[in-house]
Amino acid sequence: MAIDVFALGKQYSNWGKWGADDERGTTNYITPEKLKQSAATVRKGKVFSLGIPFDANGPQLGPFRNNPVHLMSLDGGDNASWTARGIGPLRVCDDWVIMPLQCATQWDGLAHVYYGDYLYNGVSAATVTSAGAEKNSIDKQGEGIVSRGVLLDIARYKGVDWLKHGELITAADLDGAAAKQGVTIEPGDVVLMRTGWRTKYVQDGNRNEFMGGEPGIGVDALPWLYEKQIAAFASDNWAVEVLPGEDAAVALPVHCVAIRDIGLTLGEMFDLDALADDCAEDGVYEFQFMGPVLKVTGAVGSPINPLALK
Ligand code: UVW
Repeated sequence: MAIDVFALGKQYSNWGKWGADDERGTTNYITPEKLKQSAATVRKGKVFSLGIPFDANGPQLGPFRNNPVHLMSLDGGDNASWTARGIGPLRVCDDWVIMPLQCATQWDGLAHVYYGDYLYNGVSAATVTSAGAEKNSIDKQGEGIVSRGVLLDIARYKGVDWLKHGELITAADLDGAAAKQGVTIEPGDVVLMRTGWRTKYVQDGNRNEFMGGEPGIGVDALPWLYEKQIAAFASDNWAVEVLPGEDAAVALPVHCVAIRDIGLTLGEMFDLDALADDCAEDGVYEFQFMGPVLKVTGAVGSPINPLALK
């Protein structure tokens, strides 16, 4: 299939919708009413951490992206020598983490991907320099991302533990899963799509297979992402979209149009298994979703530990 991201981008564009200076895109769909509605979905007092551990066992293969490196800058050994400093009983442990912001559970911000020299809302690509992104950076999402969350468990919908490498999830699948689960997608929702790809990685620990391709959505889902007016879309795989892609000559077309034209923040490598089990048990697929970004000035993405509150 030949994919023309320029044509798709024109068709599914939110440029100008929230003003010429907007840098937040679809998170603008989260209104005060929406926020209140999301709080009302917390009924049984249960919280799910949707972040994968930030440690050396992550899925990254390097050298482009590595797993987090955690270092202690003050530990018990240092503290022993502090005894001589005469500061009383206080002891301190400090640490550092060195990691790509895109190596584990993360948001892809609106300056993460572009094409044709322009970022979301017509911002020149020249505004992204070694100093960071001047516009559309992830810190501009500092008040979010909190809203009603909806899980679409595509793996359960299809009756499998996980979908296969290269398996396409269509807009009809997204609608089919929602209908089967008895949930409707509403404007301002954060939609979480479970493919089972993370489940597979947890079971077999095979980084090469996890990173070497994945089940995911394709360009057929772009109108769905656009017309549903969702605030953000996240998945348990590493790139949201199907890999290998539908056109070998066009890398990551969903990223291109979703981020640059729709202005949609994408979430990747979410751990959705415990939440999915709970939703299957009680039949409730809506919850309050909380995924605040780290306000790293000028960053194009953010590591997160998103929460689902039921
Ligand atoms: C790219 O960085 C291109 O992909 P991802 O957002 O999936 O990490």
